[in-house]
Amino acid sequence: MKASDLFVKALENEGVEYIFGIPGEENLDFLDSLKNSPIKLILTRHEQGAGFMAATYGRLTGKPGVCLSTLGPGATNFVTPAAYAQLGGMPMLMITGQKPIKESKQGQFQIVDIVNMMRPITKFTKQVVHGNTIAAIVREAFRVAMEERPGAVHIELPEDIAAEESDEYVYQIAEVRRPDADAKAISRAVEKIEAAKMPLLLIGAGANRKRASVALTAFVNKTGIPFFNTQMGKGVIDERHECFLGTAALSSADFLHCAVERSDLIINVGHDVIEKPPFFMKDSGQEVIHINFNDAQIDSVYFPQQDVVGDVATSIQHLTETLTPQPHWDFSYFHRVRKEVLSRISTYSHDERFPVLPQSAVALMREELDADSIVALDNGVYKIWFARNYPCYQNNTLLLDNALATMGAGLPSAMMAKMINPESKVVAVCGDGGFMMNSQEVETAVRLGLDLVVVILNDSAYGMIKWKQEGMGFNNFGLDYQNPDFVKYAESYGATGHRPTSYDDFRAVLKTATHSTGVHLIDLAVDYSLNHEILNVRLKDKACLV
Ligand SMILES: Cc1ncc(C[n+]2csc(CCOP(=O)(O)OP(=O)(O)O)c2C)c(N)n1
Ligand SMILES: [Mg+2]
Repeated sequence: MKASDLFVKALENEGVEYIFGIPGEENLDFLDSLKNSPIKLILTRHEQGAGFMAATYGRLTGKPGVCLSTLGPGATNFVTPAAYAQLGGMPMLMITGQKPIKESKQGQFQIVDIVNMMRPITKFTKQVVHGNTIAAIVREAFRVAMEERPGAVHIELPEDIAAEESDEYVYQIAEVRRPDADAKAISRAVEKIEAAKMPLLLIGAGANRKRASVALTAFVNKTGIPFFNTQMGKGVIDERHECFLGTAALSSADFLHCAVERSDLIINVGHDVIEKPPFFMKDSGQEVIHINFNDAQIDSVYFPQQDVVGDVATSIQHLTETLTPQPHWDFSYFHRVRKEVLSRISTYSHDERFPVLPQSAVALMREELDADSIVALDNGVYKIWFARNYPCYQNNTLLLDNALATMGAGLPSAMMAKMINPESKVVAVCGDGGFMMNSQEVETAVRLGLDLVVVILNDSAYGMIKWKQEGMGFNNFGLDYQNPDFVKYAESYGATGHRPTSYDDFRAVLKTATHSTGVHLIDLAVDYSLNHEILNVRLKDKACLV
């Protein structure tokens, strides 16, 4: 069998549905093999778009998303998506081409050592040097990509190897069950939790990855222990739950940190230090139990006193079964904090000024969207407002990146979310800066016939950095620009462009766009002038409840 045919067969064996990417001449054998495969090739307009889509496929399905590029410049364009998948815990396989390795055809033209370039940003990176190794390499790449903590893997398929003959063979896929936590670790955790006075539950990205919702909801319902989440842990438990204190959009000084500071034990489920810290551990502060698939990676802001290592949902089930709610537990302060958080963060939710405040844009979107609608964010200052002010009702319904925190992933991740959830409304929310980093993928979305809404928060600036600049006492400098006419831009792609002129108009436009077919771009003027005052000044000066 031709090696490239075998490669495609090995991917089919793994259940691959899509390959996202941009082929180059070094991939032409592989491309030809794909011709007769049920795997769908999705062409994108930049390798970043393909990589972010593949990573998001992995994030939402737990199975590696696959993307394809040529050698050199195509492969170097995968660097950011690789880091995005690797830091974000998203299983993804990148396949890149290479010039022939048995003889030199064009000297060193376009040759970059891609396998080594990928080393620090992947879990596995390998060049295929003989067709007979393909089946094992592909199987191992998939295994490694999915193994906790999931991440990016890379296989380089040189042109001459792709064309050679190889033995036809694929490996059977063995189902791997994740190990249970040790019984002693569970009983020690139970002792600590029962002995604590004000235990608090934190839910992080790992709990969203493997859907620990049922187990965690049962835990909270039985124990009454209040909880908060990280940005990537949003939606694991319905955030309308009466024990929900809020999302740690900032690492410190937000209202919910009053509760964190008062707690004597944080039960941390599924968070690791790769995501921006939801709080800072201090030497003299409370204890932390780390419940995750792996033991805690230690950092100066995170050094838990106890680990419970094993499948997260099963660990939580064991804790729920074993724990006895204690009469000395006192959650009254946490419930007061909850009330305070709810009233403080909704202060500007119904402010109707235009350009809109991010707070009111977030509230309006929550009102207009359904429980299973998905909002995919790019990176900008609005991420903080969504994390704080947008309650999620279900798993993975607010997709954001708080690990690499890259700009440019919002649109491709929304496209992927829509392909996986065709029945749900999907809205990408991007800053004008981040949108422009991969705006060419509007063509891909239109070509794929996706029904998608893109809200572009337009402040004609890199607003997040302006906010930081102001917060650090610097003068406004170097962060403003001009945008294209986004309505005309949308139209030029065959999408529909909208430019709301008032708060009410935004609501009407959003309603129309989310109930129509096709791609809709909404150019929404945003007013960030209160960000500094609210997020820097007022939070710093706030007094915690006594
Ligand atoms: C690829 C990349 N480049 C730079 C940054 C640093 N950065 C973070 S947010 C931001 C500005 C975002 O601007 P925009 O997308 O317009 O969103 P806004 O904050 O204005 O709403 C920048 C430059 C980044 N996170 N990722
Ligand atoms: Mg901006």
